[in-house]
Amino acid sequence: QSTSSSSRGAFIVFEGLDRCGKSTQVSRLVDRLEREGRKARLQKFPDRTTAIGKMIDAYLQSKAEMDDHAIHLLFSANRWECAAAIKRDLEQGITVIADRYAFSGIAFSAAKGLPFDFCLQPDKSLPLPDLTLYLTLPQEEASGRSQFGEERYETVSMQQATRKQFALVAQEVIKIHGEDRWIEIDARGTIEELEDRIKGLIGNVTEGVNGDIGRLWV
Ligand code: Z5A
Ligand code: MG
Repeated sequence: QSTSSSSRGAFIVFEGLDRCGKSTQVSRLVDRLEREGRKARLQKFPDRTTAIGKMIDAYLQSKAEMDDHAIHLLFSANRWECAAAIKRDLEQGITVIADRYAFSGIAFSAAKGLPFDFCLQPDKSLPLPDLTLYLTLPQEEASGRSQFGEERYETVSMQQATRKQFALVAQEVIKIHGEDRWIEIDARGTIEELEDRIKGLIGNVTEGVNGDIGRLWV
């Protein structure tokens, strides 16, 4: 349901370090919107189902090795292959909720030592999220959650380095796109408490937004 004929769906991104509860909250939000009679779609990144996604999946599970630059570009290519569908859905009034996006791409690759600017370039001009919710959780709590440590990057030192890069990514978003597009959320507490906190913070953006879809980093 759109509030006016000119409004389009909102593009909302969930970001954060490992195990902070992104996937749990994204699916709850999509379910709630559907219960309320709105059209919403979940978009997971990486999307491991595509041909590129399968290469990424093998890399994350340490079944394949890859040069750091090459895997970075594959993560970005994986977003580009989904970009047209995201735009189409937004234009049709569907709220698109993404579980990670380009911000993870930069933070994780820069944490490995790739230059920040190199990490940012391939995603330039992708659909710009209307709102990014950055969930934060102390490392001790994240490490204690199930399945932490199963995939590449799931080490405490890598998570600490990535946390620092996420802070730089936030600064960049705020500098280029304004402070109202990036909201940091304390992800501690129960699943239901966090769900309520998120509901309060996103407000009425899920009722549709006016204006063209922006371009990331432009
Ligand atoms: N990556 C990259 O390098 N470049 C890129 O461009 C992109 C990604 C897009 C895989 O991502 C890796 O890819 C990731 C970044 C890198 N590497 N790392 N680290 P992924 O998104 O596929 O990762 P995942 O396997 O889905 O895990 P996750 O996203 O880190 O977890 P989460 O979605 O934030 O958490 P969750 O699945 O909702 O919850 C984790 C567990 O905690 C689960 O058992 C829940 O039931 C439990 N949980 C959830 N909420 C709570 C609360 N509130 N209390 C207690 N327990 C909870
Ligand atoms: Mg997840």
